[in-house]
Amino acid sequence: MRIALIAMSGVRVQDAQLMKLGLTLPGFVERSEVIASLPSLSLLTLAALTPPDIELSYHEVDDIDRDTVPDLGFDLVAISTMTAQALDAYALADRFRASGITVVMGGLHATCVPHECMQHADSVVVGEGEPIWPTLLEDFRYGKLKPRYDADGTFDLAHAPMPRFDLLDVNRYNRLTVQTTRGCPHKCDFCASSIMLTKGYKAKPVDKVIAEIRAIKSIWPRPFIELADDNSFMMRAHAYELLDAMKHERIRWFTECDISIAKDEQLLSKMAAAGCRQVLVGLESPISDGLDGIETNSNWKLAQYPKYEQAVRTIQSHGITVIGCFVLGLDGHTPGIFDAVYNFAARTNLYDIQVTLQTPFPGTGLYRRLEAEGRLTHPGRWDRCTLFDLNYTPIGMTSDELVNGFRQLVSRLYTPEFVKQRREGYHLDLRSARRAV
Ligand code: B12
Ligand code: SF4
Repeated sequence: MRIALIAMSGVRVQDAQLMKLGLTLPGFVERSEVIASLPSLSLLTLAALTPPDIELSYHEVDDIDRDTVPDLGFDLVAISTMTAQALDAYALADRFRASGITVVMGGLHATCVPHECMQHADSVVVGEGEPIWPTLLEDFRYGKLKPRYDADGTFDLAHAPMPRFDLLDVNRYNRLTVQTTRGCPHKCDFCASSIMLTKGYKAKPVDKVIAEIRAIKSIWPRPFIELADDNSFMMRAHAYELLDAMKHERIRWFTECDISIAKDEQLLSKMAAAGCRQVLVGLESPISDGLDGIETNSNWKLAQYPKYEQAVRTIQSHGITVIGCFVLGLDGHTPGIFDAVYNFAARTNLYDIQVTLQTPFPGTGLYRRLEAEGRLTHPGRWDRCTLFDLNYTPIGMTSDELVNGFRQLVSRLYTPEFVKQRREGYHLDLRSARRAV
């Protein structure tokens, strides 16, 4: 039996003006290049759970001819897609099925809109793939494939298999990913991340993470690793143990954390010693308006707001640069928000910034709320779920004000001068922090 694993990878933006603008801005291009090339950890994980008698191949979607169906003798095609490329994934699935090849779809998008995906796939997997994939393959082998499989979100990462990094041509990628945790202790209204897959927050045993890092190093001696976590290090005992072990691996890495890491100097020291170069932190709004109600368990993000500036400085004082993420167009935002983001970045010497438009992804509380309020402007246009293409009606400003203000903000944030100013500021702050120790 032959199975093709197809990753709908790549970065997507519909706004041609924004794209054109971005191409002239080194800071923007730099960030896009970093994220544009990452392989699908989900498919490499499923590959590891595939019986050895099945022949497997891994494909990036861009390598597949969009006008024809590659006749490579596949019996089954497994497609992993996020929302932004779901329409392309449907079209691809339709072509494979028209030529008699069985298609299975999974991932965050399939988890959130399984019924829609079932119109394009023979089988859809809702939730975590690990507990389902072996059964699904067995069913397929015996002609009993079901149209839908549901995972219950309780997969124990102690049973996580070693992803098949060996299937990759590593020369194509500038980073590889390792997942150390899944889920998040918070519950943000707009979050379309792994909280969709698992109800709790769970961590992978340290020895498994280290084994994955070593597997990567065996094919790529000096790798840059991106932790594919939504919120790393929220279980402190696990975090300390992991960081102490990672220190000996001599790798450089990046991850996503929440702002609470700034409270724990010991954690930050361990992160720096273990090779952490950069963290991406969801600050969401540089003003408190807009933060209210975002985190739906306890309004946690609003409570953190007074600590933002000091927290950025504390993290960066450990030599760990921060990518501060801001979501533009939250309900409390008015046109003043664009200057507020710019000024926050200037004041704190944020090394990097990621600005995105608020985006109602299917399956989120935000999507349901905006739908109920009649504010979704492009329902079903999943190709606009890129974080850069407006698909709802904002309330604190007009759509034009939001879109134009966003473009102008991008053009101001990523100019070579402003990038240089922030980075020089970061290095000065770091030197004085080191002198003070
Ligand atoms: C790495 C990454 C990427 C890589 C993805 C490489 C790839 N092909 O997978 C790249 C850089 C290409 C990327 C691109 C984009 N990304 Co991205 N990305 C991530 C990131 C950081 C980690 C994802 C990951 O590896 N998770 C670990 C794996 C193991 O989990 P998983 O993929 O969910 O897979 C599990 C299940 O879903 C399931 N499964 C998944 N696929 C399949 C397939 C089958 C057949 C089966 C059975 C099961 C199954 O089994 C897996 C194991 O349980 C997340 C944020 C985060 N920290 O999680 C954002 C995230 C997934 N990305 C996001 C977004 C918005 C984008 C972009 C739109 C950005 C842009 N403007 O271009 C594009 C998408 C464009 C496109 N091509 O569709 C959103 C997705 C929202 C959504 N629901 O769609 C996230 C959640 C970030 C965020 N917080 O907003 N991204
Ligand atoms: S803190 Fe981040 S990962 Fe956690 S729920 Fe909020 S948006 Fe999602």
